Amino acid sequence: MPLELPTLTVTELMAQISSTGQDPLRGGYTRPVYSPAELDLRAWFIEQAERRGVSVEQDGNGALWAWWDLPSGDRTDAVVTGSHLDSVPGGGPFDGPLGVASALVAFDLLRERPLNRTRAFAIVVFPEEEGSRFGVACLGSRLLTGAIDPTKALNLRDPDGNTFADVAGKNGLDVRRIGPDPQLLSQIGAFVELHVEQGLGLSELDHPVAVGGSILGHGRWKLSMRGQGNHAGTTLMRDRRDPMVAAARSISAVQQIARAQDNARATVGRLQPVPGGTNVIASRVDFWLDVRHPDDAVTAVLVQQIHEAAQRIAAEEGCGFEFSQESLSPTVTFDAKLSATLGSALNNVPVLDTGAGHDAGVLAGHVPSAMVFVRNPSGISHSPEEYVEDADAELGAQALADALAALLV
Ligand code: HGY
Ligand code: MN
Ligand code: MN
Repeated sequence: MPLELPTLTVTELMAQISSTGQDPLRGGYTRPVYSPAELDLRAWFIEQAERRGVSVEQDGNGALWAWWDLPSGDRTDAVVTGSHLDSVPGGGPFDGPLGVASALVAFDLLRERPLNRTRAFAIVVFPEEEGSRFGVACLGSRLLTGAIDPTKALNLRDPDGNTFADVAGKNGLDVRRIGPDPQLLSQIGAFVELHVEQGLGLSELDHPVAVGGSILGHGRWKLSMRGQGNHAGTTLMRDRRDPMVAAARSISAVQQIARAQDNARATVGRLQPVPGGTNVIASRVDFWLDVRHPDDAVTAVLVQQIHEAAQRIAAEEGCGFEFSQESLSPTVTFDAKLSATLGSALNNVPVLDTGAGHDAGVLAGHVPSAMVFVRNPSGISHSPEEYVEDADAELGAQALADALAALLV
């Protein structure tokens, strides 16, 4: 069906949302799920899909699905692509939105080809991929696949204390429907996610596009140090039980433990003192740990070592200590047959493993899933310096269209 509209490039589509959710304090973009910025991006996606003559359905967990149905309406074994629109705080413009914009352009390119398609096609936008608001990454795809208990999900709280149930309800979801959707999941015959590379692999290989190989196992843990809140000026050093000191020593221990283990990555990127005053000794400090390693057993050992070190430090500093797991994802290898199909459709581009989690990684445990990565000359992500050249963005969308075309016939 020839397009009535001029097809936009990926760069032109990305330019349409380039002012949405800009963060003047951190730089980059802050687009937490169900924030005004992310809601604007959802509206943008719906408008783009409807301009292409497809309606958008929202599933019970808040994911948006733009279906290009067969004349028969049969959605069995559908080919699905897409990504996310939410961001980390102060994130780059491409992490998530590049996959959505490229999916829209690939859709345009597919419809300009003489395609005897035999499968339905959909573009999906998953909510809360970053877990920046409610703390669990890939919340939308985890709910769809049953990878998280719906009750646990509904009770997740954002930093202001709002539950996911309340926020989802306020945004039109029926909280009774939140949870696994086996019928929808069974319709997915193949899922392919395009994403900006979050590293320098393609730059070093001097190639614009790669197929995904695997995703590093990763998890998130919350640590809390509890001490005695007090006055910064009237409390002698010997009389203190300062949770900020216990947290700082623990974070230093995280680095030492992770540095001692080859290929380990351990990060504390978020720390919240209570009450958080300059002239106040904190009463409590919460901080979050992200640990990743290709071998899940090594991740478990690292976390155990960090747990023990923090426990010892808490005792030495006279502080109470709590430690809890918030999420854990095993190392995932993408579907070999699907990745091979992509590889041959893309003239055997490189295969790259990634240390970043994605919805494709969650779906990989349930349906054939694969990824396409687009070169990022900065190699930086989760930061305003994340970057994709315009020409590579277009090559990525063309590669995605070639990959999808190979699957749709
Ligand atoms: O944390 C991650 O790896 C992903 O960006 N959510
Ligand atoms: Mn992402
Ligand atoms: Mn990300």
